[in-house]
Amino acid sequence: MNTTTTFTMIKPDAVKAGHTGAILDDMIKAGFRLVAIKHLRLTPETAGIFYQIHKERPFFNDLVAFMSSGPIVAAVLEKENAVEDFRKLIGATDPSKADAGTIRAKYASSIQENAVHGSDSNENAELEASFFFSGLERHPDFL
Ligand code: 3AN
Repeated sequence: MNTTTTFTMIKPDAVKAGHTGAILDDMIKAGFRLVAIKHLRLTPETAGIFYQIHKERPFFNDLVAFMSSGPIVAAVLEKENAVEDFRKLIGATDPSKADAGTIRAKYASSIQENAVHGSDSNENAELEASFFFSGLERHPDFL
């Protein structure tokens, strides 16, 4: 199986609650390697661009307000089968439906404040990683 890339954000709720270290540890223990990482705060404009796919959804304005409400940690991760395996590690969007032991079951408080983002396809992983990180900021294992 080929090594692939996924993109994640630790969202403002989880950063504010002090879960950044524990969540990164869960990701690394599950076999994901860090290729790039940064701690930053999205503006409403940049959050709106990132989530433009949801702009017609009723929760869009709340989502943009939430995602720009405090700092986040953005990261690029790699592993065999990264996108699918990472979605399994984080669990369902709604934490009340997430399997026990998943990151959202452990750290999320609601369907909106759900602790982490994980790309849903290889194509989106690359688009999302490129939105946050330049080539110079990404350091895969083979380099
Ligand atoms: P996921 O993050 O599991 O891929 P998406 O892409 O459907 O889920 O939704 C993106 C983000 O929008 C979620 N992480 C969550 O913060 C928010 N969201 C999704 N569905 C709802 C909803 N029904 N009500 C409020 N916020 C939502």
